[in-house]
Amino acid sequence: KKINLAVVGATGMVGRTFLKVLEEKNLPIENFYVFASARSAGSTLTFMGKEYTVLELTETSFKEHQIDIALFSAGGGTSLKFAPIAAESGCIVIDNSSAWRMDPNVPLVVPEVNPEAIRSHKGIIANPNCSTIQAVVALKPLNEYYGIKRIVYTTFQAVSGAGMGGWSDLEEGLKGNAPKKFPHQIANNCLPHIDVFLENGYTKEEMKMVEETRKIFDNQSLRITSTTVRVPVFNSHSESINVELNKPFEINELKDVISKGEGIIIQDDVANNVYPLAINATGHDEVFVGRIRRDESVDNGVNLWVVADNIRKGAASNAVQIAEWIIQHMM
Ligand code: A2P
Ligand code: 11C
Repeated sequence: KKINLAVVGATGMVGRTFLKVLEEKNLPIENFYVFASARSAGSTLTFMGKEYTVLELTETSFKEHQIDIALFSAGGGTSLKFAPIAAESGCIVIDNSSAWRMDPNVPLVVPEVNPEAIRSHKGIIANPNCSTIQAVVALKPLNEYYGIKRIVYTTFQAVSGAGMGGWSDLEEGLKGNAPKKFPHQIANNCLPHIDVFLENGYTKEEMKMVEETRKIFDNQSLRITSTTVRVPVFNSHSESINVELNKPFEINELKDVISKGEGIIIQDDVANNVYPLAINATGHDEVFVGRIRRDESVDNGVNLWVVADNIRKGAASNAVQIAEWIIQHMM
């Protein structure tokens, strides 16, 4: 069956990448639609060599065009309002915002980790936060083989994660201009502050990593703590992940277990200065893992350095993989 596919928020940072990733895949698309707000309605975007006019998203868009699958990346407010309207008209929404992720009726999916969760969807499927996606891809083989007891996340996140505004703050900041998106200059700086601060002193980004990891691994008792930092890198998030496992391990066997994980590429040859780097991960859909070494301060601990393209695997590519899975298994 051929499907009618829509991208909502098509003019944004993730939206444009949706188009690029879809061009690389071969989904059975009958009709293709691009939606954004009234601000950019009427402009055009090129997809598979053809020009598409950007349409303003309205309450009737999904019914009118009989959309089967919609990829949303137009902010939480747009998703909160329009995802239920789309689902009501029979459309399956794959939502990149944080609006629906923790709703118990909404599966939170990374296809390499918990694809079967898709089956229980009621019209909305959530794409996790970018920093969570790359972490759980890297951790999945360890969780399966040894069991995970505790995780300490420390992230080094690119400005593209904050959309066009974040990108421009770094570009302009490097020329000496004041920031508009971030509360401080990001050029030549590190901001231990992503998203808003919560009452417990953590940022929302930090708590997303904690809660989303627990939901994806279906383990509410998993002990996790997180520090998330914005760094002056245009694209690809890097993460230091400290993990305590339930079982003892032999380090070479553990490396082998990780290397067999789906969607993972090991880059770990320190004798030759080989380890994952943001500039090398950009443009790829795999999660790169290196600096794999025993944490000698605890029993059964290991440290990893994990890098991925936050706009591709952390957002657009993950959502498109979910769409592919639905088409292959549920249509
Ligand atoms: P627009 O171009 O009309 O502003 P980013 O996070 O990279 O800035 O992208 C946000 C995306 O979400 C853009 O495509 C933007 O469209 C879209 N968007 C914002 N508000 C709405 C809305 N109310 N309805 C549909 N799309 C929206
Ligand atoms: C960042 N992780 O890098 C954020 C962006 O919940 O989808 C993604 C926010 C989200 O700024």
